[in-house]
Amino acid sequence: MGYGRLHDIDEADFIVRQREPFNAEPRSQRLIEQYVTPQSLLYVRSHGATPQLDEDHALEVSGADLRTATLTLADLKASFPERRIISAMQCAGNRRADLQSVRKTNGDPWDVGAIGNVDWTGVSLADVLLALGVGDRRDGYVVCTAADVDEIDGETHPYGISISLKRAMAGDVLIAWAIGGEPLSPAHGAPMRLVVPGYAGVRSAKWLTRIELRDEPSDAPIQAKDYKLFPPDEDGSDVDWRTGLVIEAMPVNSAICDPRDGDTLPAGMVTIYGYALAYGRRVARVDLSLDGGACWVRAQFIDEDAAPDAWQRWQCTAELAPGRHQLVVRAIDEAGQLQPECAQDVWNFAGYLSTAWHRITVDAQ
Ligand SMILES: Nc1nc2c(c(=O)[nH]1)N[C@H]1C(S)=C(S)[C@@H](COP(=O)(O)O)O[C@H]1N2
Ligand SMILES: [Mo]
Repeated sequence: MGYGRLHDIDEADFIVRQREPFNAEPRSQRLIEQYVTPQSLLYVRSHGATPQLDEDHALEVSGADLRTATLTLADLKASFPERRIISAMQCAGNRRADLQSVRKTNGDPWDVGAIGNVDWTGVSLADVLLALGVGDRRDGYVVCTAADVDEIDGETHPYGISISLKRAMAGDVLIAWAIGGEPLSPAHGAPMRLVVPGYAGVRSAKWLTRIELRDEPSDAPIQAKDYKLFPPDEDGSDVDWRTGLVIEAMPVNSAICDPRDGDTLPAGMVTIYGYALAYGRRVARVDLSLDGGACWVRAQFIDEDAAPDAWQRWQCTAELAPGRHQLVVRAIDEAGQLQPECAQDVWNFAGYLSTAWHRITVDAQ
């Protein structure tokens, strides 16, 4: 275990939020250059030191009436059909900086880059569970334990999360070993990790060591306490963790990636770029305002036929007169659901699900 140089990235492309444990997001102009995010531009969010696991590290699958199996990467590749899925992984804390400008929250001040649109290769968790005898059972939980040991609330615990067995059996949940066809780097979970499309990044457990079928969710602090949504009147000092909403499916969100807040641009025609996503529901429309939200124009999608849980990049060309401008973006999903207007309405002490209209200020000269 160590912090070392396990994150195989060019730091010039990143904003490092924390060194130990390593947490970094790509600069948003680089992130938005391509539809599929390469591993070298994917944010890193780790709660503890990066474990160094060998390629022959084995995953144990057990619980309930399942036959117990010990599976290496080679076993998975040999026994199950390979699946490849493009899906956006987003940290529940993405865009937290906007909530922190309302009031202090826990956690790192992520800007818009704690997200990536990832091309995953792996096997379907459903195929593995079916092969081990899960049969028609759909109640209960798939509880995952990872090799990293993290400090939460002053106590150290192995990283653990759970998802419902029903979600696990949908077919798109992967035990993945590659990003963009490249083996996972140590920072991204080598040799194998879970991928839960459409769910907050926290459920996509890296460095998998154990998968168990149980009647109850994981009692690890990451699942039981962290990554829960509380109302704005709760300050986190005396909270009953059981009452929080477990963050799983992610709400509609969008952000401006280029230009960035505080940039100075030449006055005249400019093109503004960003992403929007609503997961299974898809984005119906992206609106952009150049005047703080008084008037709106429609942005064009760059990625017209994006995969169901992928992001869609958008662009908008407009004229900026000399002076200071507040640019605002908001997305609307297929169900007509619009992002909330104000960050104070969605403020929560842990700083999750920051989805208010994204605003940046630029100067045109
Ligand atoms: N074992 C383990 N899995 C983990 C984490 C972790 O700290 N340990 N962080 C989670 C969180 S909060 C996110 S957002 C994603 C980030 O994945 P990445 O670092 O590959 O981008 O991994 C998730 N899986
Ligand atoms: Mo996260």
